[in-house]
Amino acid sequence: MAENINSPAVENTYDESSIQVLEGLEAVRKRPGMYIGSTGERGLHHLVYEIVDNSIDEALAGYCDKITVELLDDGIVRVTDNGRGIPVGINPQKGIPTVTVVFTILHAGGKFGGGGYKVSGGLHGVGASVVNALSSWLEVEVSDGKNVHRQRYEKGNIVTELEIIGETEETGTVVTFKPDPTIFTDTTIYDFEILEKRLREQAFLNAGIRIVLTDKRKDMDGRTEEFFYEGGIRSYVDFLLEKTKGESLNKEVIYLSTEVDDQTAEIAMVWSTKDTKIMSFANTLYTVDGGTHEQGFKMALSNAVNKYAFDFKHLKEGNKRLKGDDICEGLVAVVSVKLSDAQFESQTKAKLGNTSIGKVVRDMVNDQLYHFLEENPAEAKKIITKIIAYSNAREAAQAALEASLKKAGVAGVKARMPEKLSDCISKDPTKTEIFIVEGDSAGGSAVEGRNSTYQAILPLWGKMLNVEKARDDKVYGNDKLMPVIVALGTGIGENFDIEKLRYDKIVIMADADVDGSHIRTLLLTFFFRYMPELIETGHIYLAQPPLYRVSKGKKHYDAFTDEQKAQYIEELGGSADVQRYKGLGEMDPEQLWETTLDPKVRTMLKVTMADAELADQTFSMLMGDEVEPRKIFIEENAVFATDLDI
Ligand code: 1YM
Repeated sequence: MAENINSPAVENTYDESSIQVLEGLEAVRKRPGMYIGSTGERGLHHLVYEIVDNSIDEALAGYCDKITVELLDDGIVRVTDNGRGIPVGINPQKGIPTVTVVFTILHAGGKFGGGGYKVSGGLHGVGASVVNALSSWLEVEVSDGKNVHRQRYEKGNIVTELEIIGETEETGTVVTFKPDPTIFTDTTIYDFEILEKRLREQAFLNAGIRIVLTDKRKDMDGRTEEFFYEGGIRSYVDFLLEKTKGESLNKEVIYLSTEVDDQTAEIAMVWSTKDTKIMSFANTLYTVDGGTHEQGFKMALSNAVNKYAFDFKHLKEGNKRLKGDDICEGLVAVVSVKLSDAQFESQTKAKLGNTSIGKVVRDMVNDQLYHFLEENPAEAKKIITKIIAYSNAREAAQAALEASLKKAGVAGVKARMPEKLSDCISKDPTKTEIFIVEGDSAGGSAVEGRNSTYQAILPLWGKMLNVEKARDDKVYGNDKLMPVIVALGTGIGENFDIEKLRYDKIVIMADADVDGSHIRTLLLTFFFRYMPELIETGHIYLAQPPLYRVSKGKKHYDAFTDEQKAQYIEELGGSADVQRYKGLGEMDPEQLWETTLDPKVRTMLKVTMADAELADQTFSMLMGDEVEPRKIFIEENAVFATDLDI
C-alpha cells in the first residue's frame, strides 16, 4: 500500500531542487576529505558518528532515550532511535519532504528544521547528507506514530520517493547505509573497538542516554555492548581510574557544574595514585589539544588549591605557591563544556578557542572547588600533603639533573657533547639531522654512510630505561638517556627550551623487530613525557629501513612492506631475486645511505600529536604491569606514526 505523497505542484519544484541536490552532493563525492576529514578508517567510522549524532541531539532535546548501532554483513550499518522521527511533511522552502532535505541537501549544519542549536559534535557538523553522498545506498525509515515512511538513495541520489510502507504506533528513525567502497578505498570494514570507544564516550558525556552496539556480522556471535551511565562524566572518571588501576585519594568523585547563558560546563575529578589523565570535550568532541576550557580549568585549579592552602595554613606566609604541574600530578579529570558557537582553532577540532567559556570554567572552579575543600578538610589535607610531597621530589630531581648537566658541560657556552656522538659539521639547527641508532655496529655503518655535513649519529646500546615505571630522578640521572638530552641541547621538563634544539630532525633508527620496537617505544615514551614539544612541533621521526631488496639484472627496488615486495616481484617478472635485509647492523655503509639516510630516497614517518591519546595509552600499556597486552603489542610490532614524509 505504497502511497506517493507528492502532489503534482510539488513535483515541479522537486525537479529544480534535485538539480541543486546533485550539485551539492557531487561536491562531497569529489572531495570527501573536506567533509569527513579522511577517506581512511577514521572517515569510515565518522559516517556512523554523524548519523548517531542526530539521534543524540534528539535525546538531548528530551525525545529519545535509546540508540542502537548494528554492524551488518557487507559493511552495512544500521542506526535506530526512538525519537520523534525526522519530519516527513513537506518543507515549505524546498517543497519536498523535510527528511528528503535532510538527506539530500548539503547544509552548514542544523540550521533548518525545528530550530534550536545542535550540541553533539560531528567532526564538521554536516551530517546526514554527507553520509548519504558517500554511501553506495542509504535507506531511511521514519515512524511517526501512524505510518512507517521509507526512502532509498544511491550515492546520494533519490531512487524511491518517500513512501508509506506500513502502520505503526511507535515513533523513531532508522537509517541503514553501506559506505561506498569506491570512496573508502583503504577499508570498508568497521572496527568494533573503535566504535565502542566513541559510543561509550558519548554515553558518558550525555548522561542517561542508552546506546547499544551489536556486531551482527558473520562469525561475530552477535557481540553486544551497552552503554548507559546515569552518573555521566562522574562515571567516566571512575572508568578511567579503574582502567589505570589507580586508587582515588577522594572519597567520591568531585563534581562541579554550572550554566551561564547558553553555555554549560561540568567537571568531574579525583586525585589518583597512578597516572595523570585530563580529558576535555567541547560539545562532546574530544579536544586533544585542549583549549580555553582546559586552560581555564588548570588555571583556576591552581588558584583554588593555593588559596585554600594559604587560607587554612597548610602553607605559611612566605612559602612558595604550589605549582600547577605539581597540583595536576595524578589528577584524573573530565572537563566537558557545551556551547552554541564553538570555535575550534584547528581543522581537526582539536583545540577550543572560545574565550568566554574559559571564564565560565574559571569562575566555576574558583568558587566550587574552594568550597569543596572547605567542606571536606580531611580530604583537602590529604590532597595538599600529596602535592607538597610530589613537589619536593620533583625539585630534588630537578636539582640532580641540573647538577649532572653542569657536569656534562651543557650549562657552559660550549657544551661538551657526549663521547658517542658523531656530530655533523653544520651547526645550522634548521638543516641538521640527528639519527639515534640502535646498537654500536649499526652506529658504525651509519657514521660511515651518512652525509657528515648535516647528519649526526648517536648510537645507543643496551636496554633502555623503562620510563613509565621509573621515577623522575632516575630518568634524570640515567646514563642511557643523558647523551640524548645533552646532544639535543634543549634541556628537559620545566627547563626545556626548544630554541636551544641543535637539530631540525630527530630520527629514531631501529630495526623492524621486537628489540627495535621496544627501543622505539621507550624513546618515544621519553620524548612524550619529558619533551612533548618536540613531537608537537614535528621534530621527531622514525626511520624506515627497507625489509627486502628485489632485484633482477641491474634493476633493483627496496620494499618496505610485504605488499611492496609482491608488487616489485610482479613488475620485474617472477624470476626476480629477493634479499631480506637482516637488520641495520648488517647493512654496509653504502646500503644504509641508499636505503635509509639519503633524503632523496628514504622513507620516514613523522610522529604526530594527533595520535597522542593513543600513544599515551600504548605507552602505559607497554610499560605497565600487565604482561599479555604488552606481548601482543610487541609481537605485532606496531608504531604510532601516521604521516609519511618521503
Ligand atoms: C538514526 C538517525 O536522525 N533522528 C532524528 C533526527 C531528527 C529528529 C528526530 C527531529 C528533529 C527535530 C524535530 C528538530 C532531525 N530532524 C531534522 C530536521 N536518527 C535521526 N530524530 N523533529 C524531529 O530538530 O526540531 C534534522 S535531524 F531538520 F528535519 F528537523
